[in-house]
Amino acid sequence: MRRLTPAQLLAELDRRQPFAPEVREAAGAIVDDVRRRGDEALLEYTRRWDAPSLAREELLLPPEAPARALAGLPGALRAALEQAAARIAAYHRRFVPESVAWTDEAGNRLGRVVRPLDRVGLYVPGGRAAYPSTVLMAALPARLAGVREILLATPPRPDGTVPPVVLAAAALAGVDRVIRAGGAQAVAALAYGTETVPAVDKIAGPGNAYVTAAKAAVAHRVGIDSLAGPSEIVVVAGDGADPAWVAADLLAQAEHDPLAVVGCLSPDGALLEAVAAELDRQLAGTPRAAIAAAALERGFLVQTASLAQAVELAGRLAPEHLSLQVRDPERWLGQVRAAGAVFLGPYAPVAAGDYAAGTNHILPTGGAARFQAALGPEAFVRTIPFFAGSREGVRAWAPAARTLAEAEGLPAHAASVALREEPAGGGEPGP
Ligand code: HSO
Ligand code: ZN
Repeated sequence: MRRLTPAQLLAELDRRQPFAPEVREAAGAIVDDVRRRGDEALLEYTRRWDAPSLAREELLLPPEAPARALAGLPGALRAALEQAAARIAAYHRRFVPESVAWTDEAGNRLGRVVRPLDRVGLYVPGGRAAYPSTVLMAALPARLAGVREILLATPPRPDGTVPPVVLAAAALAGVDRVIRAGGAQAVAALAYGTETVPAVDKIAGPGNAYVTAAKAAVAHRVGIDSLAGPSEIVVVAGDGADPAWVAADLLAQAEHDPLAVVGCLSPDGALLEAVAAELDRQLAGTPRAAIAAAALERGFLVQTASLAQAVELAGRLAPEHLSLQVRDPERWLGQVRAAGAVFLGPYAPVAAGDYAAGTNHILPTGGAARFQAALGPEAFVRTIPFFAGSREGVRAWAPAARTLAEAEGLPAHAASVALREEPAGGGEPGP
């Protein structure tokens, strides 16, 4: 871990980028190719990088495969998935947007109706990892929002299969179809549609740099969620924080990725050194030591002038995960300007939120928490404003509208308003 000053940390994190220019170009070329050649290109890339002998008919998994995988899952694993799913659903159910309508004081009706997206595509990374938890985090909010058709794209393993635990999670979360494709090619297929993959309204879910670059490339055509970079954790450690627990939480995110961003801020220099010593000790015992060590080497320990400065600095970084291991953490929550998600106190390790606390783990990274939210049901609806004027209600809006239209030099606008102010012949207005 590097010892940085607050100023050095801020300067460094200002330069974060979700993907390099070469990656953008490569992903853009793949997207264009799939848009032009459809299934043929999708299959070519999938065979080249994932499953060499996948057949075109195998791009879509048989509809009964997820349910079968769920039935065959070991009992303890199934129970864990079910428990996690229940907590995630209970959390997100509270945030399903609802239509709102009211009558103003002049008698006009106003409001906003909510409509679920028709079809969405969820991306779940594969490769050496299998992330059933990510299936739950993406699909449950979509289901709760009322999305009619949920597709899931994930890269197949070399033998063409998708890990049964991923399929089981898909069955539990109500995924309708699973597509055996990943990378930029899967994103392109979901955005433009191919012979076998129907085009979707929105693509959500984390992926590698190519997936992320591809999402950015199709953003004019479909909705996308945040552009995900490597995992991040910032721990603010105060009085009474246990260095071993802090180190364990840092290590947990460090094992995701050599590029994971991990750091600890504290006014207590001795505590920071104790965290560093614990990291060395715990790293020695972890199977993913090589990945974690690379992340920790680029990680940071920052001594601040006060706890307040640590919390302020953390909020400016807007990290994916912010852990407040301080006394009375809920009071400090009020001082956090931005973060993907906040974990309060010693009994809220970030790994709780990764799996089963109930909050979502698909979170903005790279400082995007300044302007983007965790994935939730809100991400899977469209909201449509409406206005229903009444004859009486015209007085509340028409004089202002007419005057502004005249000021903007748009007389046809003004005339259309004036008609409502004095209906012709003084009789009943038109339809
Ligand atoms: N910490 C990751 C999510 C995850 N962790 C999935 C374990 N599995 C998000 O940054
Ligand atoms: Zn994690």
